[in-house]
Amino acid sequence: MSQTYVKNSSSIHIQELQITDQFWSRYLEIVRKEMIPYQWNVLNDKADITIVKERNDETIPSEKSHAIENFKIAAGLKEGRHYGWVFQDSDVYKWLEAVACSLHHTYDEALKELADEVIDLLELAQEKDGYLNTYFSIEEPERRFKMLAESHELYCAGHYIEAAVAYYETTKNEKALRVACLLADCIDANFGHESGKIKGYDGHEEIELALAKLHQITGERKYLELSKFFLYERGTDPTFFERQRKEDTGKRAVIEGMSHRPLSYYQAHKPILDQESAEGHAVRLVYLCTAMADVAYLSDDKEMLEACRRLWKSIVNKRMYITGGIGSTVDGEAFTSDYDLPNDTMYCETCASIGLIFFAYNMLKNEANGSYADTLERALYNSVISGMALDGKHFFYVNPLEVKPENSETDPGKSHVKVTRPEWFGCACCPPNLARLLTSLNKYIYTIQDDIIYTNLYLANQTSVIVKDIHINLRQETNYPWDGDIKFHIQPDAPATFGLAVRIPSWSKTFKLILNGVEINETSNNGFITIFREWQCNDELVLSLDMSVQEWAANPNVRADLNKVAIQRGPFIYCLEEVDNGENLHLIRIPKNRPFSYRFDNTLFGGVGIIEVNAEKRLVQKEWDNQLYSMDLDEEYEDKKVTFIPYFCWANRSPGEMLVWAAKE
Ligand code: FUB
Ligand code: ZN
Repeated sequence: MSQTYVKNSSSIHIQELQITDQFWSRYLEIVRKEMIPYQWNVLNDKADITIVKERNDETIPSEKSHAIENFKIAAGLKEGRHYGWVFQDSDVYKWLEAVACSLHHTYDEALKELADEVIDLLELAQEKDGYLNTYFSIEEPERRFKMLAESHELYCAGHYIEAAVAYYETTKNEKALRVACLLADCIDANFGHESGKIKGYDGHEEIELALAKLHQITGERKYLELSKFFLYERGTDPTFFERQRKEDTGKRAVIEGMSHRPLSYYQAHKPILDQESAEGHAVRLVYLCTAMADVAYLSDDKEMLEACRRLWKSIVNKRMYITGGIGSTVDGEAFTSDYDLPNDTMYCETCASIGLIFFAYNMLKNEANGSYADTLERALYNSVISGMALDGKHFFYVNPLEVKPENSETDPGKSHVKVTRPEWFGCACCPPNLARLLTSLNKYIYTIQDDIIYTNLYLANQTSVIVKDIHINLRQETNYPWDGDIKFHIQPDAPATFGLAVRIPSWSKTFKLILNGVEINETSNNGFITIFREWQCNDELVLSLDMSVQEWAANPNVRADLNKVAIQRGPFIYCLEEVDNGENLHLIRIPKNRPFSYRFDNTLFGGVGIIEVNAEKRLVQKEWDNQLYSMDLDEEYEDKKVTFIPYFCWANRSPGEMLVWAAKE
């Protein structure tokens, strides 16, 4: 059960929401029963696992997590040194947020007690002035806030604040919130325009979005102002990081190999209102945009909103993979240039797609636009959940659209492109991020604008809505994402007037809407159809979406995808795997006008829809043996029936090739 985020006194409030959906309940159970306990063991170094470097790089720590141990040392309960990334604390905070959100769905006293103990530990590790960061408290207290380009101090603080807000929402644990406010007050005391304060910001955005949340829960204006300070300060002084580096007295870098990064890596190359395109580290960019969109919403900042729209368009119109993955290069885990979307060297970090969901959702709070909800759904059903195996104990950091195992093994430029999901990473940002995203899914289903409830996501759920003091039960009944029929049950205690808006996804070529048995003809506006009326007890609205299999082409400027198609059904992008189709997937070609057949396979991955088509495979004749090039341009093909599976399920069987974009005749 949870509350939906509402800015002010709209006459509509969503009170509570319970997910009853088959597809997503399974994930919620995986997180609760497997991921949360497993991750707790990992954070305590008690899991018997192999921790993998996210890419070949000697400087990456990968022996153990040590995250809880770091807190025990900082709290004075143990002796020892800090181990792990400088931002290792954030793994614990994301885990804590996942626990908070999971308790919303299923209350678990033992889990709550464990989380309470973690908060006690964090309180002990917190310094008297509110500062909280195990690396700097243990190793380099004199360097506090002095190397912000690399230090991640405010990034970690932001993750704690987010966790505390979520935990307070669920449990009303005052201590969690008190620690968060003390931490935010410490930051407030150290940063700002006033003389003696630091006029700067963290190299990794996160604090900005967290302060906006803290403002929401506490009602304290100063946290919103501090968030705005960080946002508007960013990029105004191109010498800030450089000056800090020059003045730094530390003997070694806080993070090796970061000093050469351009300011655009941190989105600090220009003031945020002047940034026209999505640049730099992808997670940083979407966390920045998430904060900008929330602050724009909370303070009716039109210029900020316009800047968000520009960055949104840059991402989704020119720099995003069809799976909702973002970040085209491993170098800086970053965006590159428009239409540069290589499928086999890309980054597409799981966290980046999660951040894209945060950004999309905060944009939806500002304005109902199908592009935000479509993208939210695209990322969720594809690049996000592909980040985990269905056992909840194996994860992808990067989510490729094409792999050939041999290339990942032999090409150092592809060392980040794993062909199976490792148990954990030296940099473990993604696994707990997945846990908190999945458990907070309830927040993304609806948004409210004036007197209209917008449905962003289709999944079986029931919620309770208050419209002008009238209580209404609102229920979605559906077998989405496999079926396109969604039945809304609207049950007010007394007739109530409001709008219910349903999203028409861009992939649904046609649709049908039936209200109480009568078809209604409405056209969609910005991706939504709004039915504004006086709703009566037991009203029923049925939306039927077009679930036929679709072939998608990419903009011709995307060189990697020219003359190729991606297959989609409903929200899922599909892919070919070697285990179903044999090796050399690049030789498969989808002929024109071939019908695709869809069937639900109960035996695969606990039940998924698969797509088959009579395709062709290019023959590689004997003449090609020992010959790399030829002037003979003739091509021969043989018939080949191929099977596509939803992209999110790839790499759950034997390791092998995978391909999203298939050649098209
Ligand atoms: O820097 C903190 C996190 O680690 C980033 O968000 C991820 O991309 C990973 O680099
Ligand atoms: Zn990550």
